[in-house]
Amino acid sequence: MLKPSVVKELKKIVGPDNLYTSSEELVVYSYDATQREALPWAVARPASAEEVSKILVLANREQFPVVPRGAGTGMSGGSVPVRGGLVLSFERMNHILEIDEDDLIAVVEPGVVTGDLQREVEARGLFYPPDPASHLFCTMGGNVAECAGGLRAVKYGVTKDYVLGLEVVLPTGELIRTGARTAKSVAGYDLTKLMVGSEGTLGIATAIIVKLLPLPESVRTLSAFFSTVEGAALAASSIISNRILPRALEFVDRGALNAVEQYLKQDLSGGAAAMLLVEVDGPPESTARDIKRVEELMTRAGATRVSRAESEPEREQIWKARRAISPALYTIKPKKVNEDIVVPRSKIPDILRAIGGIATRHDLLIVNFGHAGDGNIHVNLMVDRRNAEEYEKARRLVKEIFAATLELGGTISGEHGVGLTKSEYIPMEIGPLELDLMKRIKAVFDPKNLLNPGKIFP
Ligand code: 2HG
Ligand code: ZN
Repeated sequence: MLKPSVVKELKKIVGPDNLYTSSEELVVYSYDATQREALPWAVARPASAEEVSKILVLANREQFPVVPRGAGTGMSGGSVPVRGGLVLSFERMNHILEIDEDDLIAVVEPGVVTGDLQREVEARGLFYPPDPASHLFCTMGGNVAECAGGLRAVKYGVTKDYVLGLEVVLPTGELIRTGARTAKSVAGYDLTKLMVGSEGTLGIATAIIVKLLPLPESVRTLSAFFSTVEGAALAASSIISNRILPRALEFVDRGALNAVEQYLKQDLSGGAAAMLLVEVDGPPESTARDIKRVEELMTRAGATRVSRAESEPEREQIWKARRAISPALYTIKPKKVNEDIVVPRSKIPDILRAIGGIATRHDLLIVNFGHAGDGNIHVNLMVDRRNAEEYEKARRLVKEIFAATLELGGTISGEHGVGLTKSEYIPMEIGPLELDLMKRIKAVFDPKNLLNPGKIFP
């Protein structure tokens, strides 16, 4: 609990209207997309880096935990205040500070919704490629904290590939600036890269400088349907091995199709076992050639149907359906234990086979979809938490799936982060020396362990 005198000081920093303490208000900030919950002691909505800094100075003096939060769309519990304390919500720091069309950069506050930045830059013929499925809700601060990936990572990379520099409030309250506004900088250690993906454990980004690209001139999209998962997985590999780099290459299995078709009340697949979504971009002559080649490759790989999006509304409809998979899965079961494993692209057929075997052997519904082009599969173990046996089984199977992933040379998290949900498994991938080094880095930044405590490390 926060002492009344601390609440008073916090109110002075952010203004009385921006400090919440009633249980109705606290509940709103107690969970994220993992459905894990813990009530904070209070919620502050700062409006500037200076206010964030003052709050951290106070937290140091009074020793209370601080948990930064964007839109709460995280999938590993990073913004859940498991040790209580103060949630810092960035909903008021939601301004695009600058779009520089000559230097191709944008500077944003952490509460800017990613989709809003995309829209603003696209209106100027520019492009911010990182594209998490939740782009209409998630915020840039959360994207930086988790190093969000998304649908276009196969060609354009992930958040860390676009962050040039940061303004960060350290857990001590000190304000630092990392990186530069330039295309290159090798002056000193790369603190920007260290911060991106540190899951709110090292500092709080209060301004973010990102790199922009020219908006691709044209985009072409197709969906291809397969009668086996294996067929779809092999077809996905054939695109890359034929030297085509699409900007999106997504895989969706039957379970995920069922869920989304029910959710949107729309038949997308005609009962196919799996679907691939492929999108290419570039000058019109190159996208026309590439989409034709992809179409041929899909047919050659045994697609039962290949369908091109012929108009922008048709294209939007395809992506709307893809982005709706995650929420749609809740129509099958009340809880999904969802993972974001990555294997080398060529090993996708192997990992899907291994997961299929685990699901059959243990009689549990496992739905798979995701960014096939990145080797990143969202493995969703569908459970009802009220059935303790089923939930326990799912947790055991996660371990088996991680073991199979690591065996194939993969990683247990490609884009959702470790947070609370994967911290117990992190030693499966990261050795004791490396883990100890990470803990020591955390201790240098945050000697009193105030910032996002209880996350990442087992
Ligand atoms: C996506 O790609 C998200 O849609 C969510 O990363 C994945 O719910 C999931 O498993
Ligand atoms: Zn994803």
